Amino acid sequence: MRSLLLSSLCALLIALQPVVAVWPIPKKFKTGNTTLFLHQNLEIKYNDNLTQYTFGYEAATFDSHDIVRAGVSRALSTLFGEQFVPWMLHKPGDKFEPDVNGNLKWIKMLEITQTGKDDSEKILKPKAGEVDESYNLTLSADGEVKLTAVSSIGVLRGLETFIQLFYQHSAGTFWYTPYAPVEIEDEPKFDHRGLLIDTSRHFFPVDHILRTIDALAWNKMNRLHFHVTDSQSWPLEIPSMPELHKKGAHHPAFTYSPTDVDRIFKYGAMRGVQVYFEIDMPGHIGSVALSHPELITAWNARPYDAYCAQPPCGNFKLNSTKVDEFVKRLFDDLFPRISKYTSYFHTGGDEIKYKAYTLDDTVKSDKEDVLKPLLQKFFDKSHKQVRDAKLTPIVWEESVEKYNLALEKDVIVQTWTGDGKVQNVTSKGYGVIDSNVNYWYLDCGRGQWVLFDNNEYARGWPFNDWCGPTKSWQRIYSHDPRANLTAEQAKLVLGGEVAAWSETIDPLNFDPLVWPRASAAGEALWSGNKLESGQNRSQLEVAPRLFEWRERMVARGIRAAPLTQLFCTQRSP
Ligand code: CP6
Repeated sequence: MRSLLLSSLCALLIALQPVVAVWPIPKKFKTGNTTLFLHQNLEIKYNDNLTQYTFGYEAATFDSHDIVRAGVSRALSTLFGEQFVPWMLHKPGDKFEPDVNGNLKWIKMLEITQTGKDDSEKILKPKAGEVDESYNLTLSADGEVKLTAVSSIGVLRGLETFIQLFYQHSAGTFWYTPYAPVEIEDEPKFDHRGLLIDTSRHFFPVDHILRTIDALAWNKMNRLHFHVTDSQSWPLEIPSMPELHKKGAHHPAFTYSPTDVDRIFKYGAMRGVQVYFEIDMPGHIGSVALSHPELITAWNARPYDAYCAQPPCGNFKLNSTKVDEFVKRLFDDLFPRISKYTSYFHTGGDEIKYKAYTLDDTVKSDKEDVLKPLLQKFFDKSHKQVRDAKLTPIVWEESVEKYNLALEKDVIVQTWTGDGKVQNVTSKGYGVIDSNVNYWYLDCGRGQWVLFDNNEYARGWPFNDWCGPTKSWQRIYSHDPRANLTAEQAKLVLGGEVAAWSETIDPLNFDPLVWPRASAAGEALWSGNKLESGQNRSQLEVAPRLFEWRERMVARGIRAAPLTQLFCTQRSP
């Protein structure tokens, strides 16, 4: 009897709550039950007179109008298909005339108003809080749509929500929403909502990265952390040092040229997804030994686990002017090309094993009192160059947590080794990006097997089972980077990133490992994983929306994994 009661209660709750499949869920969201139809021949009005300014980059110039108009074009193409070209269909002065069926209620106009003036210095590369991503969206019962936002990026966020209100009609050529009238007010909880990709362990072609940026933007995620190099390969072309990729890439075709880099960074900026590079130093840099062996200590040293976190080992020598010169040349080449599209540069600093420096002829010690001042100098020098290029340094947690370096307070610290670390780092006064390994590492549970002739794998592998098993979307969703913080500490949490470390990920299995689990973190970061009251969001509300969001991502070309059996999405229990 009791279980009958309970199960009918579940069914009742599900039945009472229509699945309004918007992901992530807006802050304020009121819906009705009038059905409105949307046709390709929709009038679009732009009230963005305030916002005109022009970016001028070499031959190409673009402005806020371009960001918004390209966004409208993408949004409607997503609904209507790639053949949809609004500027061919809509000439100024055209009147909307529904010609399909007089009995249906049609949406007449999409009116877009941008109320603020975009800051040309910040709109493409905002630091946390520098761009207003909020928007209001109303859809009246008689078919007027009004989208209002302060910035062009806010308009993009609102357009994405707008198209998620619609379903394709079985007749094929038109779309409808059963939810009118709609009133939405929306803004993000966290300013930094990202994904880490790793192109050193496996290479990912440019097109793969661009489609991943699209998927991030659909999820209202706004950062792509591009961990581009590591000890396993160097795919990044540095024109003044071509030997780096020629010797360091996995394959001559597996490189990112300056044109590729420009394309990726600009593609992100136009979609409100800021891309930033990490060149992880002074550990995780072994692939430089392939072209510059004199700069690297402990290259491929054995047993690897004494000298580094995973093979092959390789650290920058810590007391070498040649290393200083190398880093300067590298940054002088790279920074001028990326700083127009990004505000950040990640200098790494994780997983250094002191023993590597017993093999360093410029150091010959593993003593902390010898190494700490050298590490401090290394970071001070590289961060000075980062700042000189008007970029903000980001580092991994260990630099301030484990090596106790004194870094300036403009440095952002990315925490990862687990619970309590956000408290520690914020209480030291640093801004934090949280990638807690216990929740947000998407690669966890994917054991790797590296075979050595002496069975050395038994000492450390399979490596990523360390943080296994694979995390469920519910576990990922349950993480709040601001949990258990004082109000003052909480202010320093800029947001978080899910990480797709790619030892066992390549373009073939990337989509199903990343999506829709990254979407779970996306909603936790945009909407918060709790209600205003502080209560957790109900799985009965969240799960059906996420199931449907997965189907939508699949329809848009992302091979997102299923989250439940079909039975559960089609019938009530
Ligand atoms: N590579 C680099 C990695 C990891 C880190 N840095 C990593 C460590 C532990 C796990 C997963 C990934 N593969 N450069 C740590 C930030 Cl479980």
